[in-house]
Amino acid sequence: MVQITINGKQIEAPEGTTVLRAAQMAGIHIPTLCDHKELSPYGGCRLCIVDVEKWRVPMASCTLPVSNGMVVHTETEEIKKSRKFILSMLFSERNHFCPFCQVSGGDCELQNAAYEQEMTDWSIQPGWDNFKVDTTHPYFILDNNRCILCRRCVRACSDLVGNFTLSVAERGAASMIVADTDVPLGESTCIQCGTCVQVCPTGALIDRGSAYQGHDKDLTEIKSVCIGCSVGCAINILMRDNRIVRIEGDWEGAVNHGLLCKHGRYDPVNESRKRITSPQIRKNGKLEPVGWEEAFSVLAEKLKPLAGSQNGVAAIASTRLPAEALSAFKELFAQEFQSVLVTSLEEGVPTKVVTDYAEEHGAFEGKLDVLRNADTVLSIGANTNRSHMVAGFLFKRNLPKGIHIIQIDPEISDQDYLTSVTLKTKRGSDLALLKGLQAIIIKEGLGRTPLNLPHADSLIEQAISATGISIDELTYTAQTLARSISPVILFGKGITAQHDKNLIEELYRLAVLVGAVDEERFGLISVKGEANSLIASLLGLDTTFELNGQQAVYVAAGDDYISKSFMDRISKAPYLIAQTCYESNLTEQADLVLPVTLWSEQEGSYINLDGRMQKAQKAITPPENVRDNLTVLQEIARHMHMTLKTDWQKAILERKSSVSLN
Ligand SMILES: Nc1nc2c(c(=O)[nH]1)N[C@H]1C(S)=C(S)[C@@H](COP(=O)(O)OP(=O)(O)OC[C@H]3O[C@@H](n4cnc5c(=O)[nH]c(N)nc54)[C@H](O)[C@@H]3O)O[C@H]1N2
Ligand SMILES: Nc1nc2c(c(=O)[nH]1)N[C@H]1C(S)=C(S)[C@@H](COP(=O)(O)OP(=O)(O)OC[C@H]3O[C@@H](n4cnc5c(=O)[nH]c(N)nc54)[C@H](O)[C@@H]3O)O[C@H]1N2
Ligand code: SF4
Ligand code: SF4
Ligand code: SF4
Ligand code: FES
Ligand SMILES: [Mo]
Repeated sequence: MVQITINGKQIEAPEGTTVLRAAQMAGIHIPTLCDHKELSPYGGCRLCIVDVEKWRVPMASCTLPVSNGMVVHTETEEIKKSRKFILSMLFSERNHFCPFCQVSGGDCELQNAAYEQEMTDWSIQPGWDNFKVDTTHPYFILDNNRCILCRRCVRACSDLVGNFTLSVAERGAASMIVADTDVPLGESTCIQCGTCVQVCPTGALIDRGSAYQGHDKDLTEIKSVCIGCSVGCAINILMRDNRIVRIEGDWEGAVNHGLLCKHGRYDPVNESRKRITSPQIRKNGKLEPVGWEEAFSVLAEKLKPLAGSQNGVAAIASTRLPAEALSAFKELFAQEFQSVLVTSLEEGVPTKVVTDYAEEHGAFEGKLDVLRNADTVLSIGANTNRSHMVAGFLFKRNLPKGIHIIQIDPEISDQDYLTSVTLKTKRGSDLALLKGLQAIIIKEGLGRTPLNLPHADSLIEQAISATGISIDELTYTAQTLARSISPVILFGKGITAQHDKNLIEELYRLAVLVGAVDEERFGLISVKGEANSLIASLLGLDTTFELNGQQAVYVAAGDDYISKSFMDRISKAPYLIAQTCYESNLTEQADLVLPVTLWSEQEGSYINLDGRMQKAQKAITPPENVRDNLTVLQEIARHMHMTLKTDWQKAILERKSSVSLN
């Protein structure tokens, strides 16, 4: 600990802390612009200058480490004057005529800083050059005229997101934020995560979707969870008049620390499907709106004869539904109706094999955090460039620090340039590959424990012929992995869809062999698909859906999409019930439609891919005639004279989870 004095106040701060952070911890405010608590210090704007006794010039507190006995003053007349001068320079450099700016009036940190420093005017002639406005991006606009070159966006894109799209071209006053080699943003390598917009302090990066819809102070903020995938990022839903204006990443989020991907930030506000606002029953071939009581009675009449018969009704639910609804769904159809075909739309593809493996071996997977400090990530059959993007950010950001990313995938990805090894293996050759890699490691004596493997050479031969990868590449891959200090193996649907427990066993062995998994580290993780895929699997809703003469099919789709191929599979069902939010190919065929709440209109529990239990909050009041997913299931039970006593937390304990739950 280091002792320092700020504005006469004695402060203890850990070594390596900056003066700015020490002051903030002690409740002392220092104005800042380029600083952001999730970004590495840059020291560009100089607004955070402070006076340090015995030092000749004012220092930027955001880059100044504390040292013992330091005496700091943050509000001397000299400092205040300098800050005004710094702000004057910033205001004069480009077009900062606030009244004409989208973020003016509270949402601009530059303007706010000026008010705080009690500026009423600035004496420097403003610059009149017109800089480029880039409007090519689908989700935001970059207006270089409002840019103060704080580089928060550049640092966010590289240090947090690991996408390295943004940089600064030219030098000094000519400096300009550019994408890639100065191409339009819309044509750049940008993956549309929007993190740069979230950190921009001025009106230089403006969100298209929420622009000119009022200031942040007019919006209500609700903390919730993204259910776009199984990462489970924490979000702030900003809303007004019962409408989502914008979604932001929650900086306090335990999983994502403020980051979101395109699917979390933009997809929900760009929803274009047509909502269903009343129950409907097919009459003379056409769906007609009816009241809830009529819908429930017709449904109960239809389902009564099917109760107790194993092949009476088949039921399938979306893994986007909250735990409470999934558990009630299971209880209603599997226990009360005693149906044998009760599962989820994912049919356990991303989860079943890992849960099956866990049933025998106990929890074997680690937590996402292990990715942050990985020096090698072997990603096999998982595409974090497309799915679970925020999980990908956690390690791609370490590319400048020399992380090795090994991608094993039969398909070409547009982000292969970020990987250090890309093995384009033949589909389904993973078992031979995993055995071959282990054989090479053992043969070269690179394993954590010395082992003897009698058939090493033949395993290596088999790997070469099965994968189509050369011995040199395989050896390089094996060596890279085995020589790492903190390797992590990440796998996804490319592996789990093969439904082969041996694959999981070999992944686990490889992980132990290279030290990815030992007593302290759990560097083996599977990505799981949708928001509640893990819960669905723990509830046993993870089997293949194959109709066997069932008289009715109940689809609890919620706000999920239903593919055409799935509809083809159920088209023969004599009676189809849809519990859903939107008009779709499902409702086109349904005989009865029950309109339900979507993700933002209901409260519910989710367990993400690394076992973290999270609660999503209700943000929006649903349309009048729309009911909660859980309520609908309970109502059906009531009309059938059944009672649901679901305790989902207890229900999921019947199976062992592949990852410890917390
Ligand atoms: N943007 C976006 N994100 C999503 C989804 C989405 O639709 N869009 N869907 C969500 C859902 S429901 C799921 S289940 C997850 C899926 O997320 P992931 O588990 O990451 O699955 P995919 O994105 O399909 O990537 C699987 C990769 O495995 C590769 N692969 C195919 N066959 C083989 C093989 O035999 N061996 C190996 N080694 N690789 C193979 C494929 O080429 C593909 O690149 O993503 C979730 N996240
Ligand atoms: N054999 C086999 N079966 C599987 C799987 C497998 O890998 N192999 N995977 C399982 C898994 S993990 C899942 S999640 C399920 C579901 O997987 P699929 O049945 O493949 O369904 P999805 O691809 O999720 O999406 C359904 C349809 O909705 C539309 N759609 C999806 N997202 C959007 C969107 O954002 N905008 C628009 N306009 N349309 C969209 C697409 O047209 C898509 O055809 O299948 C499961 N079943
Ligand atoms: S949206 Fe994301 S990927 Fe695109 S430039 Fe901004 S931070 Fe980089
Ligand atoms: S665009 Fe915004 S975040 Fe990026 S340098 Fe300019 S002012 Fe800073
Ligand atoms: S990574 Fe998944 S949970 Fe996170 S923002 Fe994207 S879709 Fe949502
Ligand atoms: S906040 Fe310290 S220099 Fe910008
Ligand atoms: Mo999925």
